[in-house]
Amino acid sequence: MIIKTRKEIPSSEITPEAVYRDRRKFLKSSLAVGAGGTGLLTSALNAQTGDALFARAPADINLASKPDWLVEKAAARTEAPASGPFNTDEELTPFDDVSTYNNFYEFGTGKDDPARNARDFSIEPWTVKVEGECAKPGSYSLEDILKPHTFEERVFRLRCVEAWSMVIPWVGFSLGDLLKRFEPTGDANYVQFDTLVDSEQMPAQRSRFATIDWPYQEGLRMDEAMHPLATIATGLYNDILPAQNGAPLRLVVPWKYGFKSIKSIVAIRFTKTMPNNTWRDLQASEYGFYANVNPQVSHPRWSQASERRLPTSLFMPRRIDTMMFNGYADEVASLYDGMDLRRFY
Ligand SMILES: Nc1nc2c(c(=O)[nH]1)N[C@H]1C(S)=C(S)[C@@H](COP(=O)(O)O)O[C@H]1N2
Ligand SMILES: [Mo]
Repeated sequence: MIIKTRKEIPSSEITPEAVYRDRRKFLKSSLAVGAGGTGLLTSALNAQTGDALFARAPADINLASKPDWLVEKAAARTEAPASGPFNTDEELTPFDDVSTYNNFYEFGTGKDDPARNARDFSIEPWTVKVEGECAKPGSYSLEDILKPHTFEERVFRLRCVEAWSMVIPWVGFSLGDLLKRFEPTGDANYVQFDTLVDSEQMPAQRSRFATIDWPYQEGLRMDEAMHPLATIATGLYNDILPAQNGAPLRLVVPWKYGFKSIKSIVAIRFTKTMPNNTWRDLQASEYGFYANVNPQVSHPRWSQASERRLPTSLFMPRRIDTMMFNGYADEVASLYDGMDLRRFY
């Protein structure tokens, strides 16, 4: 095998995670120098690698077009503290797996359908409607929604209810910081989210065989939504979100099964009573509202005690134990004090 030096690799072959690793190394080395010396070193390194770091073709991430301001915001992200729940030393799932093994039923039910069918997905323009129990309802542009927030890199485990998992470096910020801006009233006990309905762009929404009653919906109790770990993700690895991962903004609730992490959000609704969520609507005996990751409570058709950590193969099954609240128990267990988690699954 010929090992190419960096110079010989055409930029189209530089994978997002190679670029990502370079940036991490770069950030670490510039930090290590200490306050006095960073300026010089930073500019020297920037001159060397800066252009290659963030330049990627739109096709790489499956979108019709990418808003420049959003790309810049993703590139300018800060890093979450290395220790604590916003980071992990676990090996990252490669970009190729994160962006080709997806659940996004609007684009088809096969794991590779979203990457294929979302290729020309358009996020310009994008509007989010804010409704219900709050002082500032209205129609907000994507810029209105995202501009005031500083983006941070947060590395979380994502555990699907189907018993596979990934480790993903997201770009985003705490959902609670967004929700506060709409001034929820005292009657806002829950918040619900809708995904886009657009059958022109989302082929499964025009299928006669679709079982889901679109839009895909999810919800959280207000105290869950205000927990700092509940994240609005706007990107992953070095860039904005690929369409198949829920561009331009999606939820990431790391202590809950993946189906709670609703993609491509167009509505946020504050409600008094527990709102609908799609998988509970489809099969309430198997999927609940809370959907906290819990190795002790089996799905009616399979155990939740362990999971496949992607990427896996016949020779590398990578089966690991599932952790209570997906490993975030120290942070979130108190939200459920006194609740019977077998009953409220
Ligand atoms: N709108 C919408 N959001 C969705 C889904 C979906 O089908 N439609 N699938 C969910 C499920 S089951 C999982 S596991 C995660 C997968 O996220 P990923 O493809 O970015 O890994 O998205 C969740 N969000
Ligand atoms: Mo899932």
